[in-house]
Amino acid sequence: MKVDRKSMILYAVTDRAWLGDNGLETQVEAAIKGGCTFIQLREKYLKYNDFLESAKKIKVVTDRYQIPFVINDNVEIAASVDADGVHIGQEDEKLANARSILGPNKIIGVSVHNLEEAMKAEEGGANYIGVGSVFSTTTKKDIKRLTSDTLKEISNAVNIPVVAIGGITKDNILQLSGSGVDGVAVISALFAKTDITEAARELYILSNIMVQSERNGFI
Ligand code: 3NM
Repeated sequence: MKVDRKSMILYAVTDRAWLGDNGLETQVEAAIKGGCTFIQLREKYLKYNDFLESAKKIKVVTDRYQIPFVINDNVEIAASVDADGVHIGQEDEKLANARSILGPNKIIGVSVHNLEEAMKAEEGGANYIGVGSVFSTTTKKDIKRLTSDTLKEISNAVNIPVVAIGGITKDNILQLSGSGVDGVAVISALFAKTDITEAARELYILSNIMVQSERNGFI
């Protein structure tokens, strides 16, 4: 599975904080039915074997719908389940290490927070970058809020796809219009909702409008 700009439109990052009676794979399927274009499995607290089992179950769903699937921060699990790739943070050796383990054809996404990190990620062979935090959020601690200028600078500087992350909801997404990003990555705006499919539908429509818009309304 290749990453392209269109696959960034509605990028879903999982979080089992709002898991009900069904598994995460059920929530992921609901998100995909509403239009999600990319899935990242993010598990900060699971033991290795549970993480692996969860990854296997989600891959069945993403394979069925032909949606790119990456694992947050765990190259071993990505390789074991033959996921489409990994999403990693800022440690330099991680990008090189992930590429050497996964090979040239897998997707590697990198989280960046400023222009320097963005350019380094592209030079280091990242296939896309996640840029945040564009709004304030309580989903992740110790985030750094970006200015609209930095977001624009980053979008203009790199040639790989750019997805914005952090506090994005249906109420503020259009403020990203004109920022040059290729889409939005969301956690709570999908997975904290009772009707995940409906939430995805709304965000998908709005993200398309945002990406196509020439307006400069961010912040
Ligand atoms: N990374 P929500 S913000 C996982 O700024 C993550 O790099 C961020 O969750 C960054 O959509 C964030 O619920 C949390 O705000 C995004």
